[in-house]
Formats: sequence, C-alpha cells, structure tokens
Amino acid sequence: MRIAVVSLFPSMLRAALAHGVLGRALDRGVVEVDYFDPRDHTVDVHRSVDDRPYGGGPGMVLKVEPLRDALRAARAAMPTGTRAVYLGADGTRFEQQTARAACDWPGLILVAGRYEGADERFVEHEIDEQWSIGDYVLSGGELPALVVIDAVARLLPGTLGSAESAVQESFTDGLLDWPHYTRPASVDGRGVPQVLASGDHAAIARWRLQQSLGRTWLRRPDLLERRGMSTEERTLLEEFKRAAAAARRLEDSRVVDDSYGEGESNEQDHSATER
Ligand code: 4HQ
Repeated sequence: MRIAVVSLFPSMLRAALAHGVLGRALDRGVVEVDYFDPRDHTVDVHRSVDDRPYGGGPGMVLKVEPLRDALRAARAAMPTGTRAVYLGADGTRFEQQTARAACDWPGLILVAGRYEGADERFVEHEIDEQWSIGDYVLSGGELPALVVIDAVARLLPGTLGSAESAVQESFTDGLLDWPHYTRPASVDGRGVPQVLASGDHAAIARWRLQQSLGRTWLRRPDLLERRGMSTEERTLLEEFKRAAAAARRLEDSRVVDDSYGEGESNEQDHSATER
C-alpha cells in the first residue's frame, strides 16, 4: 500500500517508522511511505507556512498555498483512488473499522497540521476525510499520522508474521484482550492462573474468552453493548461476575482484618463495579 504524509516534521515520522514491525514492513515493501513538506512548496524568502488568524486571537494558522501544493505533489505521485485525510481533533473518530476500510484503498495521504490548524479553505477544498484519534489536544498531527499508519499497516498481508496475524478477526474481536503471563511461574509470591499451566486447551480458550468478556464489562461496557454476546458468552460473563463479587468480599474481609485497631478507614468504593 502507498502512504504519503504531508508534514512540516517528516523526520518525526521517519524515525518512528524505522523500528519493529513497521520498520520491517517498510523494508519488505509491504507499505511505502513518502513525505511531502509544505515548506518545500513556499516561494517567499522566509519560507513561511503559517500566518496570523483573521479575526485575531492567539496562535498561527497554516497557510493554504504551501499545504495545497504539497498535497497536490503527493496526489500526483499516488495511484488513482487515493484519499486525502486531515488529522485533527474535530474529525470523526479513527477506529479499527476505519483502519480496515482504509487498508483497501490504493493510496492514503495523511495531512498533519501544526499550530491552530489549517486554513479551513484548504480542508474544504482539498481534503476527502477528517479523522481524530481521540478527545485530547495534541500539538501536531504527526503522532496521529503515526497511529493511523501503524493501525493500517498491521492489517496488510505481509506485515505481521503468521503467528501474529492469526490473532486478528478471532472470536474475541470487539473485546478487550485477556491477561497474559510468562515465566517465571512465581514473581514476588504472585503465581499464574492454574488453568494456563493445565495443558487443557479447551479450558484455556474458555478462560481467556471469559477474562476478555469480564474485562470488557468492567472497563469498556460501551464495547460490549456494541458487540453483543452469544448465550454461551452471557453464561461465561455471569460466572465472571459471581467470581469477581466473591473475590471482592474476600478482599473486603481481609482489609478489615489487616486494619483492625489501626484507626484508619479502609472502606472501598465499589460503586463502579456493582453492575
Ligand atoms: N491535533 N486527533 C492540533 C489533535 C488531533 C487529535 C492535530 C491538534 C492537529 C493542528 N489530531 N492540530 N486529537 O489534537 O488527531
């Protein structure tokens, strides 16, 4: 897949993309990333890419012409059907399904803004989509561009090894991951869930699905709502809830024992988990 990035700080992306799974994907030619710097498309002596906002106020706005000409250079180098995306906090949320859709595009151009953002006329006239990676304010679109490239590239055949890619589209899709453990079997007196050492593959799969369901219920009920559950999954989750409530009761009784006579309250607020 071809990806182009329009950015004033291309070296930020180059450095990050040299490592790990993505570095390998680039070496193997699974993805190709090209950079277009708006500063290379300035004509004035100061090579200015920004200017003061009409209407006044603090901060600077990215001028149309350098951005537009950098984007047009990118478009000219990209296959037909390429889509241009502006990264900004006011875009639609970039999610796994957005990444899945984008990996079927022949080309993707990511435009990373700086300062207060780009002149609206550039966005309106030159951009196909606007994406936000989440509700927080960043100082530039470069990190969001990296997030998008990572999420998209790992979906392309050839990026992940066969062992890694098998995880995709599994039965736990749309759920949070289950907890992972590795050696040693005991760390600071803390062991590993017994079932994982049982060699019973069906029991292990059942436990992992149950952990995924339980964690999603505790931490991201919105995801569970969106995904839905089978009858079998509902049963697994009910069992998780019962075990969690029992563990909480045990923990509470321990807390009282430990603190007896210490004159300090150990009451804990479980309102968030009492669903
Ligand atoms: N910004 N998701 C300011 C973001 C952002 C986000 C990007 C802030 C670009 C100029 N981008 N600029 N959140 O906060 O994508």
